[in-house]
Parts: sequence; structure tokens; C-alpha cells
Amino acid sequence: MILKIIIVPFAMLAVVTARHSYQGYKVYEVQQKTREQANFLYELEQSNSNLDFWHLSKRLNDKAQVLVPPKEQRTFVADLMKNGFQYSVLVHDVENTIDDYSASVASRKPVSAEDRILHGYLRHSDVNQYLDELASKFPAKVKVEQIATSYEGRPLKTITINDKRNNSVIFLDAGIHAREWIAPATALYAINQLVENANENADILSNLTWVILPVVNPDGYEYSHQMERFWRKTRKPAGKCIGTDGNRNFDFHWGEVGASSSACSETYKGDAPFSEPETRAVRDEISKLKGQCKFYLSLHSYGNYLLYPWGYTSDLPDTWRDIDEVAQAGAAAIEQATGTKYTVGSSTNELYAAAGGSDDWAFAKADVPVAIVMELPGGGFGGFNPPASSIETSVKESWVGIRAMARKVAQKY
Ligand code: 0X9
Ligand code: ZN
Repeated sequence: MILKIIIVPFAMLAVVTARHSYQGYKVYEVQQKTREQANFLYELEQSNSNLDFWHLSKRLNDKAQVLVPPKEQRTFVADLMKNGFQYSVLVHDVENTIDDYSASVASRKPVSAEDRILHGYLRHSDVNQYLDELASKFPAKVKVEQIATSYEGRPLKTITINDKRNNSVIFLDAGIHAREWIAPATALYAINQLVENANENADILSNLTWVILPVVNPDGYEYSHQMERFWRKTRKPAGKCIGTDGNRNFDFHWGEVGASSSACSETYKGDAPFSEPETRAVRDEISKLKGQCKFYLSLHSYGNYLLYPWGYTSDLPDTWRDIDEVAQAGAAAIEQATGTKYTVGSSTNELYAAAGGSDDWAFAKADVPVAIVMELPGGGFGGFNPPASSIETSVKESWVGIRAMARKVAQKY
């Protein structure tokens, strides 16, 4: 046997970091039966940045879902017991669920673009490549532009479909939160249908222009693929931690409620409003469309909610009925198609108060009359890890809702 000695320079070794392991991490499901218990969980979420609340709402009898690292589990459970909570362990070892996911992607050999979108989570460079392919294949109806560069230097690209003077515009974005992979997947399916299946979508194309940014936070998205599956924030260093919550970084009642000043928190508001190049990109695009943009739809996951302003107060805007009508149309269409139920209402009243969101900003500052956050279905173990095998069902169902909302907007504006 010939022994080969490969000399790897030390500097190269130093930059190779291992993927974050979730070995021993658990997801707890905690039922909040009283207002005191709901408040306790809310306070805990605000005060302990080691606990990652995957789901939390203010509704009584709802169940919170919390990702807890091994070193926090004993205190967390003791706190639950002391406060009379009923809880169960939803995932015993989170690391195992991630391995399951990788297997399902690796075993597929997709062919067409639609097939790739429906059966796997595309990496950011593949997303951009798909947009560029569409631009060269359909130059008359599609325009692809690099609108900004992320902190780590990735191109943020929008696709504009059916650009016509005097059309109302729908601005659709996804992936401001890195780990919510089903959101960019849904945006890609929307793009695929609007461009490559245009005949079937004539009703939402004839008087509408679509501007779609499928991955708002590509640095976080790539980091969640390569290093840390449940990464949420951007990737710009902040104090001794990394990342800002993009959906707390918009300049409208910035930082007033439900947003953290601690850089290590999952809901860090940033060191200033619009401190992140990615949120500035969304701001600048929507601002350019002022007066024309009638519908801002931001895709997130998970929990099956259609949420609208305000996110910073339990008051409702004067025109809330107009937004509610659009959201209800989406929820009704989905329920009719598949039986899946969505909860419709204002962010603060249905979920929790959280200021600095893109929806509140678009509605208040860019005069977009209909601004909605769609929390797509979860799946897999807990909610942020739907297996690749469920993408097709999920995005097709969501597309029914998005279509119905777009039709309603086309009628109203
Ligand atoms: O907290 C968020 O940013 C959204 N939920 S998520 O689980 N995807 O993180 C909800 C945002 C609702 N809108 C505002 N609070 N403005
Ligand atoms: Zn989100």
C-alpha cells in the first residue's frame, strides 16, 4: 500500500467548521391554559435567548412549541412544572429528524424545473439560475434584476412578470427568515406557474404585474442549509453574536414591542432600523412601487395563519375590512380545495405583538392597501422541517390561496 501524505495548510483547516449538531436537543409542546401561563411563556421567550420558540401565540389552549438545547432542559422542565403546565416532548432528538430530511433529498433525481421545485429545496444559486433561465427563455414577459447584494455578497434578484404601465402590482417575498424553507419553495412555485403555466393563470395576469423576491435573506438561507438548520436571522455580526431578525428591522414603531435589544436573541431588532442590506432591499423595491403596489404578500412558516396589520398594537387599522376580505378569500379557497383551515386576523390579535415587521411598514409607510403575512403549513417533526416529499402538496395548496387573494385584489383595485 502506498501511503500518501497530504499536507493541508493550517489556515485551510482553521476555516473548515463543522455543521451545528442538534444531538440531544428536544422540541417540547406546552399547553397554555390560563392567561397567566400564556404571559409566562411570552416573558420566557423574551428573556431567555437559549430557548427557541418555534411557535407561540396568545390564544388560550394553544400549544407552544419550543426547541430546547440539552443544557437548558432541566431548568425549562422545572419552570413548566412549577407553573402547572401540561407538556409533552414532540421531538426527542432533533438531530435525527435532520438526517431523515437529507436522505429524502439525496435519493431523488429530478429533471424539469417544475420537478426540481416540487421535490427539493433549491439552494440560493439554483434559485437565481432558475430566474435567469426564465429571463432568457421568456424575454417578452419576464424581467430579472439584481436589486441588492446581501451582507455576504449574494445577489438579491427579483423577477417581474407581466410588466405593464397602469397595472396594479403585487409584491411577493419569501425567506426573510432563513429556516422557513417552504416559503421560498412556494414563491418559486408561484413564479413557475405565472411564467410557465401562464394560460391557466390569465385571470391573475391580465391586469396585474407581479414582482417576486423569492429569497430575501440568502446568507441566512444558505447558512441554514450548510451549517445550522434552524438559523432564523441574517448573518451580519452584531456585538458578540451574529444576525438580526429581518422582520423586526423595519422602521415603523421599531423595537417597541416583541423585539429584542439583545444581539443574541432570535428576535434581535438590529442596531438601527434598516441596519441590514436585505431589509433595505425590500424597502427600496416597495418604495419604487408606491401608488402602484396594491398587495404585499410576505411568505413565512409555520402555523396556517393569514395575518395583517397591526403587528405592533392590538388596534386595527381603519381599513382592516379591505385586507380581511382578501385574506378570507384565500382561506376559503384553501379550505374548499383541501379542507386545510387557516386562522385569519391581525398579527397582534392572532399571534403576538411584534413591531418592526415588513407588513406593518409596507402598509403604513409605502401606502400598500393590502399587506398580508402568510404563515404556511409546517410539517415533519415540529414545523420548520417539512420533508422534501411534502413540498408538492404544500405549495400546490398554498398556490390556491395565493391565486384567490390575487383575484380578489384584481377585482378591488
Ligand atoms: O414573528 C414573525 O416575524 C412572524 N412569525 S414567524 O414564525 N414566521 O417568525 C409573524 C409576523 C407577523 N407580522 C408582524 N408582527 N408585523
Ligand atoms: Zn417567519
